[in-house]
Amino acid sequence: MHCHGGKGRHGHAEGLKRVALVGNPNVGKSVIFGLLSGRYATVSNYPGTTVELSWANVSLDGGRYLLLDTPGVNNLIPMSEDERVTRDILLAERPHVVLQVGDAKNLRRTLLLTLQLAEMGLPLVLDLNMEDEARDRGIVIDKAALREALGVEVVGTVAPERRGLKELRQALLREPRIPRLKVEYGPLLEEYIRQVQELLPPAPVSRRSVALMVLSGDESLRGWLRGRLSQEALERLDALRAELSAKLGKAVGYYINEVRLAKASELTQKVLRRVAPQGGRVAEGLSALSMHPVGGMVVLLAVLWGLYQFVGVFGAGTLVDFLEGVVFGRYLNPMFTKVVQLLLPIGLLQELLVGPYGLISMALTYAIGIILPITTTFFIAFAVLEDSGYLPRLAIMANRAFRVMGLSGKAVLPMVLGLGCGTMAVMTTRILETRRDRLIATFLLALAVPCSAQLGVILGMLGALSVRALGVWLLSVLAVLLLMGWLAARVLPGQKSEFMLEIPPMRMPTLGNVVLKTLNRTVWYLKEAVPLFMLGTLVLFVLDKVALLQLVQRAASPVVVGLLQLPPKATEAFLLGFLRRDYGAAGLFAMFEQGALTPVQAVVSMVTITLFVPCLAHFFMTIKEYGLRTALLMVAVIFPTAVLFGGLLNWGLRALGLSL
Ligand SMILES: Nc1nc2c(ncn2[C@@H]2O[C@H](COP(=O)(O)OP(=O)(O)OP(=O)(O)O)[C@@H](O)[C@H]2O)c(=O)[nH]1
Ligand SMILES: [Mg+2]
Repeated sequence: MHCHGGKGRHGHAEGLKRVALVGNPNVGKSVIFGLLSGRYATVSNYPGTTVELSWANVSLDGGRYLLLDTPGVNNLIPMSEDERVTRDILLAERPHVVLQVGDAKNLRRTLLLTLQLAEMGLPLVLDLNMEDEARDRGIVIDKAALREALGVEVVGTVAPERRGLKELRQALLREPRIPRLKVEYGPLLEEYIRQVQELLPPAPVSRRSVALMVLSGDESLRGWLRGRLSQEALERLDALRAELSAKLGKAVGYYINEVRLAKASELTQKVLRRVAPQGGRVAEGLSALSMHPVGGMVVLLAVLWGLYQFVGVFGAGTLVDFLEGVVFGRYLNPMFTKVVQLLLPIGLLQELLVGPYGLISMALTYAIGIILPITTTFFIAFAVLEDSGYLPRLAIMANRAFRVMGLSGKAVLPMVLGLGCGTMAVMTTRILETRRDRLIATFLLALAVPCSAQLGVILGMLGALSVRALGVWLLSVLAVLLLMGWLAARVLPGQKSEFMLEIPPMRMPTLGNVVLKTLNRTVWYLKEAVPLFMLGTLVLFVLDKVALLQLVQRAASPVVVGLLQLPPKATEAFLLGFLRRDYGAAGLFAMFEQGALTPVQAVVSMVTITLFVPCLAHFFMTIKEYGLRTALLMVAVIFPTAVLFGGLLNWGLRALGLSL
């Protein structure tokens, strides 16, 4: 959720030997990356945490290496963009050694990937991580036998406990070897592999592996091939694949996968032994409960209640009262005012710092006094949820609702992550398999998923009002989410992708990771949000000084006052909302505290600002991922939707005369 230095494209440190961490999703690659490099990489208990490349310089026993952390892959024929990043790294530059991290409790799946890496002819070290959980399930792997069968170093680790780390380092230092494993695909396929191989350009990985990718019908390879082959050769490749598919009577990719699976199973049987399981009962029970149609709702309600108590009551209530009311209100702001008045005898400058739109009295007070305690408590709660493994289970639960919308249930994951930070969640949409699903998810994220800071403000403000007010807000936003999701799925043509999501085990979150993650995110928040708060305040200050603020308020009044029936001052909150929705919400929060909003106005304004345009960072991320046109189009749909729906809600609430 934070970006620093070594992420994205890596134009760096030429000449260093590269060690690439590769493996299935959610097996602990990023934990190991962190341990080997001392650099924090986001670690969570769901597949798809890492969606782009991270790298770090590491020294192993004096030697300098470049360590790469890659997104998890299930197959080296990529199905989604994050998987493609990993495959392309292997294809584009041959690493000195691939450190495959595998899940010891899922050896067959691990070996399926090993087989493909072996086929590519890449030097390999295999790390079977999560040995603790394998033991709980009664799985014991004969590493010596596996080492013998593969002809490469095999080590076992329990990464969060640093167990096996020393052996891992040592294994990396030995001369890396290419696995001596070879999968035979039968005479027919082998003949085609040979023919395709002859047409292929040189590659950093074996031609045999590229031939198999081509025959599998790997679309993502086309760009790479087109730059290197003549049109004639490309057509010949297509023809060969079609021919083979007809002869096999099924998709070639499917057949290839079957053969590999059989080989992986055979190998697994040789080295795996089952003993009596040792534990993990409680976690298993909880896991089943959280996905049960009825039990799952109970768990969800319990989670929401806990979130509300911790973030809404404790964070947005107790902590904000203390920081905003006492620390800023009683001590800091009066003190700053005195100091500023003493040191800066110019009226305008004084106002700029401590006036009604002052950088200290407004921007800093909102940022540190209101939003920081809320985001921090939310980040803690969210890190616990992320590490527990609850989120993918929530995705399973929500899958039904998402299917109705015509969206893959996998899209639930980025949406839930959007509660942490919408901007990062837009990147996580890379785990979705079709562009259509990605677009819809991004659209809904921008429209109806409040980010942590905003959610906290909402919980605090509406929670203080009544549970019913909170309920109206929740139902309204959910209704818009479902309705607009449903509409978007009708408008955007295309296939919905299959829902397949790996469900990791439930785990006790570790204190260290929760603290580290919260710290990282808080620092990121301060760096990202505070400057924008300052900017927003400055804009208001200038508008106010040149008497434009009144004008803006008057211009917006048909909407703000007429349609939404809010006080004119609420316009300022919406202006701020263009920069960051949480800042806008904080403005409404402050108005609410001063008694300037009635209960109905509070709910209507909060629903409107939740649906309001995405924050600036979110908008830029959307441009980066989808281009300016799409991003603008989204805003063009979202803005009127928010206003219209706010108006509708206002009308409905007033017509019903519901007391909130
Ligand atoms: N019990 C146990 N948990 C582990 C072990 N290694 C990692 N974990 C947990 O597994 C989860 C996934 O770890 P990550 O490092 O994020 O996995 P990853 O392979 O980088 O995942 P992606 O980036 O999604 O591909 C986290 O919750 C870790 O705390 C282990 O050896 N034992
Ligand atoms: Mg990772």
